[in-house]
Amino acid sequence: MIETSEKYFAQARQVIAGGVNSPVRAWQAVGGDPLFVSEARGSKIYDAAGREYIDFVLSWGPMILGHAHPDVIDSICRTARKGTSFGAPTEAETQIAQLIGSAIPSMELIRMTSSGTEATMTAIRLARGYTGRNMIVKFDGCYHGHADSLLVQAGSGVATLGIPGSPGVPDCLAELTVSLPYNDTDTVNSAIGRYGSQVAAIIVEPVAGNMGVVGPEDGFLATLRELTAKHGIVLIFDEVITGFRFAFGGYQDINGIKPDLTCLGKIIGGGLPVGALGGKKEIMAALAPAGDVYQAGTLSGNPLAVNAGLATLQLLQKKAASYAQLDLQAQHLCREIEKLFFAKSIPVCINRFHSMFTIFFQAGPVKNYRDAKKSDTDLFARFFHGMIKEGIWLAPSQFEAIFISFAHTDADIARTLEACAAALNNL
Ligand code: KE4
Repeated sequence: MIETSEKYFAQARQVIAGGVNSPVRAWQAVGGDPLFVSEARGSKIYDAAGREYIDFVLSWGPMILGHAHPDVIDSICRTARKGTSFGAPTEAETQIAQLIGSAIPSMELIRMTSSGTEATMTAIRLARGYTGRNMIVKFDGCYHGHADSLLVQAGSGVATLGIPGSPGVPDCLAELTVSLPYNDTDTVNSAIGRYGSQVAAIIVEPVAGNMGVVGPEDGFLATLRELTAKHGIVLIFDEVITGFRFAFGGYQDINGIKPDLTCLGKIIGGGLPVGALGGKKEIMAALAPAGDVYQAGTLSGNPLAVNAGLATLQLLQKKAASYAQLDLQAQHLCREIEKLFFAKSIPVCINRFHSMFTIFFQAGPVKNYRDAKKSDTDLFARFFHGMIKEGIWLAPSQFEAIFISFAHTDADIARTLEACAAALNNL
């Protein structure tokens, strides 16, 4: 089982940078060689040797219906037989834009892209073009894809100019981004007081999933909304993870705070390459070809991704009332996991938001990235491998989210709890 993946990884490293096409898949945060996958169906995923696991990564969020949902696969197959890409508009793109706009009314106009990164990269360029300003405000621990201006970490002092989060990001560009502590309204107030008239956009994950799951404290998002409205700053909600994850719409449709622009990805593509940005008409109208802010993409709005996304969203629309069931399943799982860790006197802080959660290996609370980084990542790594051994596939990093799908059964949850007990006994 493991040998097969080891062999595949050794071969991959000969021809693929780092052996993977996205860094987190290399399991560097947990050690050991990554498992290669052969297929997945429903809540299950199978490694290269055919061993079955209950999957809680769900391709980092998209597979909320479970893997290989027959209606989604049928839609992809029917579409593929009519051709896979035309580089010309199709009616289906209008249909998915209409459906997304009906679910998330703040997205008055939409532009499809092929990834979440393209969506957020375009959103900040659009905000800069629309306002004529250059500065961006983001939050420590929030990840918005790998566009240069967003691969920036907090400067030496709070609310100081950003420093590159990666080699290759020029200092002069990083300095245009300020990264602030998440949930810290005082610091946001002072930063906007200091830079307000230079700031084009504040971009935020309304529920953070990339430092592990960290929800917004009361008043945090409302403060961002007030400050951006007051200073003519574009408020961007990065809902690449949260879009259609908690309800048939965005988190914004639950908490009532409407951004100026929203970025989506993952779920709206049903597992195919996708992203989207959308928002106020007067801002989106600045995008080429109607406006002058340039953005383009050979495969943007691609028939396969759009029809896989349409099939997914249409199924989710029918299940709109069932999201509560997903939440109850996640609530039960988290409550029982907490009991298992408590019985072993291992401190954990489980942050859950509807059907996504993170088990932080610390007593908590975890309200921002500084808190999250206090976690015992070595113990997390040992737990991760213990759960893999028990047939449970978790995200290979303490700072990611665990997702539940509509395909996860009560038996899957019960099996996961048995596995957790066994993994803790061997920790
Ligand atoms: P993509 O370019 O990966 O489609 O989307 C970037 C992105 C934007 N915004 C948020 C809130 C995101 O979470 C992401 C991507 N998420 C990561 C994992 N949390 C994708 C996994 C990976 O990088 O391999």
